[in-house]
Amino acid sequence: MQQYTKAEFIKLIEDKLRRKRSKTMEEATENDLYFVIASIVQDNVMPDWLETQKEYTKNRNKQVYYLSMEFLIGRLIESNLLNCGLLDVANESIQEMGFNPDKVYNQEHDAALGNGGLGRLAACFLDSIASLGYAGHGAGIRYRYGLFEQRIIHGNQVELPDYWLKNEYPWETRKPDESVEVQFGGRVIEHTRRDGSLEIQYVDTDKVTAVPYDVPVIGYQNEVVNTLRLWSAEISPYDRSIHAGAGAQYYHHLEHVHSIEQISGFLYPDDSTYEGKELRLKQQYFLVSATIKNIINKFRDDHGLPLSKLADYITIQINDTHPSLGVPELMRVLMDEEGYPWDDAWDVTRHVMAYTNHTTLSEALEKWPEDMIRNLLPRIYMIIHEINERFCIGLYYDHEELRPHIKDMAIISNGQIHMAHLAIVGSFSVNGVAKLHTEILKQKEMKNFYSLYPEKFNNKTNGITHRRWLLQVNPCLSDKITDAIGPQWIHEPHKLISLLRYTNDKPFLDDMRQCKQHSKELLAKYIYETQGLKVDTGSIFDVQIKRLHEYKRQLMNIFHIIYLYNELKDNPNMDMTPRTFIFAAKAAPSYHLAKEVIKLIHHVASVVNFDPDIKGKLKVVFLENYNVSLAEKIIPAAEVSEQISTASKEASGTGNMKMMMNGAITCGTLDGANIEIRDFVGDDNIFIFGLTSDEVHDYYANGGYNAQEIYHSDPRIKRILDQLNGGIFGKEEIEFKDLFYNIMSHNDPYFVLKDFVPYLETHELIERSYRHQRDWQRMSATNIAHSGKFSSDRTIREYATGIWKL
Ligand code: 26Q
Repeated sequence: MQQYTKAEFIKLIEDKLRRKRSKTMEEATENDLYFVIASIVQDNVMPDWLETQKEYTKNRNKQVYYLSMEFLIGRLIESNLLNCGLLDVANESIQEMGFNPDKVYNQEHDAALGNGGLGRLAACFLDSIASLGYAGHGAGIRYRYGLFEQRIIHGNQVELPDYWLKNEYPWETRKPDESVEVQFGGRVIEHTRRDGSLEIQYVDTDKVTAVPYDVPVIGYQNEVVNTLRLWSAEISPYDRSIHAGAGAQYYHHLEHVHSIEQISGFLYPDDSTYEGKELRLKQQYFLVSATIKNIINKFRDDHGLPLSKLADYITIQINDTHPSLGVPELMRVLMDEEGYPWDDAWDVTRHVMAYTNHTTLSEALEKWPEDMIRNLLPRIYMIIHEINERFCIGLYYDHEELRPHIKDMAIISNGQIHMAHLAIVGSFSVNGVAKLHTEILKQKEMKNFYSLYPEKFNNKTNGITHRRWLLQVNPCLSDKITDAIGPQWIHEPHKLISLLRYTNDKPFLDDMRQCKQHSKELLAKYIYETQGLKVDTGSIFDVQIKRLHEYKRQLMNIFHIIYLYNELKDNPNMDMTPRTFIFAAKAAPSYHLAKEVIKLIHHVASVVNFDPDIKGKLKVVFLENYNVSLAEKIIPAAEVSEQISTASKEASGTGNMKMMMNGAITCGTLDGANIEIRDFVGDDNIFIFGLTSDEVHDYYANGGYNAQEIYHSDPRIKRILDQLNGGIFGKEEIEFKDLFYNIMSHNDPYFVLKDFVPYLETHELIERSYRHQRDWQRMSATNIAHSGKFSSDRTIREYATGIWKL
């Protein structure tokens, strides 16, 4: 990648401004600068991009395709500049030209082609794959509308469409020549050939053209550029020309065009709950069919080998079950288009596909009605049916011990197709995303499958890219780390462990403290500018930022805040370190209880933040429209990281890793990757409380616990719940009866009351610990030192050696 002096870079900007925007330096806006700089990066990347692909082909590298319905990439300008080694010169040039670099970078629309953890993980993985120089690519959908934009109006979430493509997106390149066709609907006709083999024909199908848009994935200063290929659904050029009818026919045609373009129209906003919408099924098939066609075309061009060798050169990693139709689709292509017999096609398929599970929540397990798949994808249905028949017959005859479980393991049962079963049966690898999660899969949720295929199951604990989540978002801290231990940690993040030597080093701890203070001030400024609210930057910044879900228990957090408020009202002179509680969260638009929690947080904030009795000791902030860019502002400023899910429910979590890496201390349950964080940092450097996963499972097995009893026996808890029920803090018109009854009548399904007292006591401990600033900073440094283990570079190496065999 070419490097420039500041003068050269400014000259480049000037030239581009003139040629692309016909403007002089004096006329340029922030927006002009953004586009011009993005275009300089893109120019710089092109030769490496071509070269990387040529190398992969020449060396006959094995290639990985990370297939995902979501890539939550956020803004790319800064991370691309960073990875190209141009961030410093760009910052200096922008400043010299009299602009603020942040304001220039903010011109990029945050690309929200994902909901949360699963989508952001995919984006971190791409960064690590390229930075480690592996031949791996992303395949996803170019949704015209990303995840909705959240506005809060009178405490209520309102969703606005996210039309992220309204300005040109400078990172994408449309590749119409590489378009492929995807077919839906129609009928299947079977002919028996003279040799007895079967010929399959599809007739009367709807044809959709999948047009790829490629986004470069730039490795960190290593000249590697991989590809994120996003597919867009368009009407085929042929259909466009023949239907130029008149009158009714014309409108019929427009309807048809619209229904095709809808396939890549928008991202479904559900996170961890699945809804059986036909359009979503179309999206899933569209992604897998286009990608598999593309992979096979390229395989043939590159290698000229028979497809029976596919598994030696290709692995398809599927991100949850969402792309699990890849299993029958690959079978279909191998049999119907390439003429392979079933057994050979099956052998290839189950050596190509690998499946990552991200949840054990039953409401999130994907099941599709048989009829829907039969109507929309008749041939795919036939193949799934056959896979299921063979699988069940095999179980019956070859695994007598599993005979009683066949009905629970079947791919098709009760008129539904169980995508996780299809994915497990059709893949050579099944992995969970944290140790506990993988154990739960093996011992509970997928126990029968584990006893059938023990060799398939493995763990790959999630990670995050330390380049974006430390180097880019926290330059102050990054510099101090480099000053202390040298720059090797950037290439080998596990070397952050050398910081352990500095956990008693006063100058280093002072530096760290200063960086945290600086980040808190920047965030406080943002809060003031966006909400007009002044927060005390000497207070503890306590942060919970993630999708809003009952199992994540934002409700328990706000109960704690109500408790503190009640205490302060009773005793206004109570000695307490001031706290600022910061939330950011989107609720799925149809998730009523989650929206009620957002409303409750706002209501509590409106009372607490302006009550003079509180004397500024308590502030509650809800930052609207949580997205990657907002996370980048909040995370460097976090001091307490709330990771308080009901044990066993959070598969891994990745925000926990991001905040730890920026020196926050985790307040968490023994869930997901929190357990591994604790194992590394030790009990003294994390605040753990609450039920264990086993205890939670025991309660469930015995019909739950008695929430009423806790309500009646603990006056602190009763007071809070009565405040919910009876109009909170004296304002009778605002009440939260649904939240109240969910706990009292549905027996508190997520154990909020059960874990509440331990949570409260843990917070008392946190407050006391924060008073000993030296000890706190030592804890903070210890967390940063161990965070290298949670770099996605480590995770990707594990995938590369353990699953992909690169
Ligand atoms: C499925 C079908 C129809 C509509 C929507 C969906 C859907 C979409 C997104 C289902 C689930 C998701 C997202 C799940 C998710 O983000 N899971 C999180 O994955 C992270 C990465 O592994 C983990 O760290 C989190 O613990 C897990 O909750």
